Amino acid sequence: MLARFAQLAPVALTLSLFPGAAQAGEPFVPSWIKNDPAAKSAAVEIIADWNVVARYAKENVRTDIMDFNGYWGGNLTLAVPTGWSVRIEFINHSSMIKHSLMVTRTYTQLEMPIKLREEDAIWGAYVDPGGIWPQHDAQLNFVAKQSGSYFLACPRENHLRDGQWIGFEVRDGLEQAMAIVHEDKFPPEDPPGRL
Ligand SMILES: [Cu+2]
Repeated sequence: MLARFAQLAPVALTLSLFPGAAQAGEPFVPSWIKNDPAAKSAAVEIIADWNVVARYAKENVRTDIMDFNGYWGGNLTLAVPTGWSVRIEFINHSSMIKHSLMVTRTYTQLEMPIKLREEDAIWGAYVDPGGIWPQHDAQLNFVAKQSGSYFLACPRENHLRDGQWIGFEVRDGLEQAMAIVHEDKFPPEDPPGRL
């Protein structure tokens, strides 16, 4: 599965920053992250239902998962340095379903609420929990104040439980924002997410 990243230069980083990295790919800066280290800021573009159409087009692929940039169920972690400003351009690429985005605590599958409310947002970071319409976009700006593990999740009813979330790590000592794909959480027949 690493062939998926063959053309991407790995970012130098000690993997010890990422517990469990043994089953994860190399941290990399995808096209949808733009770092500005001098300003301690990262611009991130997240598209809801980025490849749901591609997944529907294939057989033997679990097609009922809504995604962020083609990732879902924590099979990607977005990591940013502690204290950086994060500006997310959130685009709903669905043909018919409203989606939203919220920074939350982590949840086990059993802990996940049916839907997330404003008060579930860490640092008050969320887009309208009712969701934005298909083909619309919204901006989410926040400072990653506190190191730790979080989720970026869709607050709409059943979307978190159905897997519309990715990991979000705020880490001391990181030089820039980057992503880590967790291949062990990817069904082998599933098309890759956005690089
Ligand atoms: Cu959603």
